[in-house]
Amino acid sequence: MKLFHAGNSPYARRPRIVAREAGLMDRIEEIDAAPLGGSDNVVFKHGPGGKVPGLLTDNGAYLCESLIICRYLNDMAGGSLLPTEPKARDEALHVDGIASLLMDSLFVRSHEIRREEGEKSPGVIATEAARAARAYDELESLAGGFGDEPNLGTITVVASLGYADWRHPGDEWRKGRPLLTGWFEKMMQRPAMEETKPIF
Ligand SMILES: N[C@@H](CCC(=O)N[C@@H](CS)C(=O)NCC(=O)O)C(=O)O
Repeated sequence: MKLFHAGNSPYARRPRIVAREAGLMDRIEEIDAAPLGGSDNVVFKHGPGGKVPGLLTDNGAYLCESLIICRYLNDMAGGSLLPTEPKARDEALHVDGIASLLMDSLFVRSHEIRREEGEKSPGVIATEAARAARAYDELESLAGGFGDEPNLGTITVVASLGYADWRHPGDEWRKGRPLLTGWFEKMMQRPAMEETKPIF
């Protein structure tokens, strides 16, 4: 399998962590597709999106969208990153949803902030900042149940908070959120998280 990623992409970090935690790295070649955007980028050879992550499977199918790729990799590895017990599974998916919407919100705001003056929307920036604050609070309320072993949901939490540290340090997501902070610091000691963290 070939996994296309780029730089500090939080979306690409998700399956990169999953591949490591699921023990799949001996079956995956990681390809850095940076810089993104140009119409001659390698990712356009495989589909219309031109985004990372992308996964070229051993059957020749090209999968896009981080959520789909993570689910696929987890299935390849026998499903070890999603609990089988129904309540725990629902909780992991609940966390994955909150962390995914946080990632989308942080990403949108980061792009909005970097637009030219006159093209920026203060309304969008404020709306997304408020959404992210609510998501951080929700994750703090859930963090006591995250545990020491990552799953698909908590992997998305790590990728989103790592992106917040890079693009939105002013959010100070740790402030007043001790459970989330302590859990995140523990997660960052795992090689899968350390090897894929944003560099800035
Ligand atoms: N919904 C997509 C989002 C992927 C995405 O937006 N990736 C960014 C990098 S973080 C990208 O490839 N941007 C290149 C572009 O927009 O041309 C997913 O979950 O995979």
